[in-house]
Amino acid sequence: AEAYEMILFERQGAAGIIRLNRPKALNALCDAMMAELADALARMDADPAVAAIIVTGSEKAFAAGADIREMQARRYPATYMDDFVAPWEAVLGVRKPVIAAVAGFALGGGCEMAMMCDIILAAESAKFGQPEINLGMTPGAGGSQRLTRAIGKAKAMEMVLTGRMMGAEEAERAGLVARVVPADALLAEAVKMADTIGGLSAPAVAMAKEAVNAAFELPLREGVRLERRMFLSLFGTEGQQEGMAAFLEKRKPVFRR
Ligand code: CO8
Repeated sequence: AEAYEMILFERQGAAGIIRLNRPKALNALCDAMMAELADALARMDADPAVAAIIVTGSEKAFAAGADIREMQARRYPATYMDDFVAPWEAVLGVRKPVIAAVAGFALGGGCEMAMMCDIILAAESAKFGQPEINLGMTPGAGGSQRLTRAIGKAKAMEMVLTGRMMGAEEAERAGLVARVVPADALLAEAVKMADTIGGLSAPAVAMAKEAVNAAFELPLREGVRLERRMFLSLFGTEGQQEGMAAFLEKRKPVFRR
């Protein structure tokens, strides 16, 4: 773990915390950082002590986008042949819940990275935007799709076409973030969320994440079918027995991890 140069990696309670750590470049997401992030995500996904993963940045920036210095020299069709965006999608393969704890700038690829996570928790200082248009580009890691699904065409189109940033309050109203918290409470709130998840039945958590994510991929009928199969299969878990018994016995459930 200590071999990483651009991220910090620690555990707190049931949370595996990954901190993007290139402060001088406002956590611009370069290839080396994305490789480290993918590695850390896979390790935490495999670590039985981790119930949920938190991806966070600094007070000033979650991430100010893909590294423009690195991208500047790229040319087509080499870009197509190496598809340097593909490693960014590592976070989509994580089975445990991933919480983006966002303070400061979440721009371009930084906003896209946050939207690939399962839950966005925002500090009051958070600023979201897709400013690629100012570089003669469009979003390239899902921004045009995920932002539109999250906040609707009206605001997404304005943001993608003009590069306007959205503050935390507006982002919450628009449905981009789950909750806004004071900046100094951001990490503690994210850890609390991870600990809450850590106290639940792991198969139920994994299936709940898969079911909600399926809502973005499947037609309603198929999504409901998937949910039904998951719901019915959870009757085969210890978690269901413990959760229902505890309710009826008026005690707190104790789920084994
Ligand atoms: N890439 C590289 N360096 C960056 C980036 C970036 N995205 N953002 C900031 N930096 C660097 C600056 O160059 C500066 O470095 P230096 O001190 O060496 O000059 C340092 O970080 C501090 O930045 P500023 O001096 O600009 O700080 P300010 O507080 O004045 O401004 C801003 C902060 C508004 C965030 C400003 O830095 C900015 O506009 N940054 C660029 C934002 C942007 O355009 N992001 C989108 C990038 S494109 C993208 O993300 C496409 C993703 C598609 C998927 C890609 C897959 C690989």
